[in-house]
Amino acid sequence: MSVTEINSPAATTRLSAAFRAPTAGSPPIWLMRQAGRYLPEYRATRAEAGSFLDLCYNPRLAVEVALQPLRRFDLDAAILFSDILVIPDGLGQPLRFEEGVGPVLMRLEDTADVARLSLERMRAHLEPVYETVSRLRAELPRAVSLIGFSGAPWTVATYMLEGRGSREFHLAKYWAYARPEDFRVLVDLLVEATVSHLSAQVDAGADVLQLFDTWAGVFDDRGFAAWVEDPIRRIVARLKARYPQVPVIVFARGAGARLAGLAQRLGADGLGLDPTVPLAWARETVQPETTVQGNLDPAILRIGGEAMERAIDDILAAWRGGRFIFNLGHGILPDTPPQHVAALVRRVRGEA
Ligand code: 1CP
Repeated sequence: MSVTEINSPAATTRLSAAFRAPTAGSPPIWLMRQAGRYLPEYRATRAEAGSFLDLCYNPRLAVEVALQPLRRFDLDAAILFSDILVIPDGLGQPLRFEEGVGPVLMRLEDTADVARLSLERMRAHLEPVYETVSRLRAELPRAVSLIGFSGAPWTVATYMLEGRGSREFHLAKYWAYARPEDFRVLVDLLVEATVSHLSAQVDAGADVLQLFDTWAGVFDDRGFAAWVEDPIRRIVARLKARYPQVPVIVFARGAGARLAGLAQRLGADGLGLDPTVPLAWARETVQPETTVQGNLDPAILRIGGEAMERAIDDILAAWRGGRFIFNLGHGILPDTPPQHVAALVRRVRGEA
């Protein structure tokens, strides 16, 4: 082991070990959206901050909410408390979160709107986020990983082009299929922004990275190759050149059969699997190639009880013995009882 490996927290965590070799015994566990509204203490801190974005840009309070789930549950990682949409906000496309609606942005209409965005502005605007990462790293025990993250270009672009969350993605798909030259200008900017954002998080102390491509599942072959795989592959290559020791997990929700061979095509160290991915297929096809992460249905976590125990045991039985990180297949739902999360962690640890 080299000196840099010994000094890096990544060398010492259960989570980082899962990228190198099959985990003996129970797998490491963390949960997407493990900080958030299902915790009463989150709601209190959020009220103190004012708005959700004020919380994201307040290092003291963002550190607090990121640590809250670790005080309650025996988790192997903290994840930076932020949002994928701080990138457009930082680039100069103002963002607000409306109660009951979600994110709202002034949507981009042409490449002149793209040209007004600025990477320099983003780097300065996101300083509080990097401050949050370094304070978090200082607070966390060395055995606990700190996950930095970013949205992948396609998913972030959908919000920038639609102006809000979407179901059909008519505008974003129009850019992708009918205006590919214009769309490439935006995606290229987002590749640069993502590399910059993730690099700054590693420099501040993040030891594992995850890219969220929540809306990756809406494309045909050509669209998926051009607007999901190509930008992510470029981002991962740039990160690997600078930080070869930092594992990168890609969560391409809805990728389905395209998960086969995907880790190699992207250069990724792990793939997040959504709840619809068949366990046996993933064991035979995906797990030999990479670390699998997932994939309990958040709706089943919310239900709890025997249905949850069965679903957890199915995942453990299928993936134990290979490279494996236990997680949900998507983020925790806001009305999830915290005691269900406690029961989940105990069961994965083999304690219940
Ligand atoms: O307090 C509140 O009311 C805000 C709710 C909230 C929270 C807690 C939002 C608004 N974002 C977050 C935090 C967040 N978002 C984290 C960090 C915390 C953690 O994991 O513990 C992360 C990693 C995200 C990532 C994120 N934001 C994604 C990708 C992952 C996913 O769940 O699919 C996406 C798509 C967003 C956009 C977003 N932010 C918030 C909302 C309501 C949405 C979704 C809007 C939509 O459905 O289109």
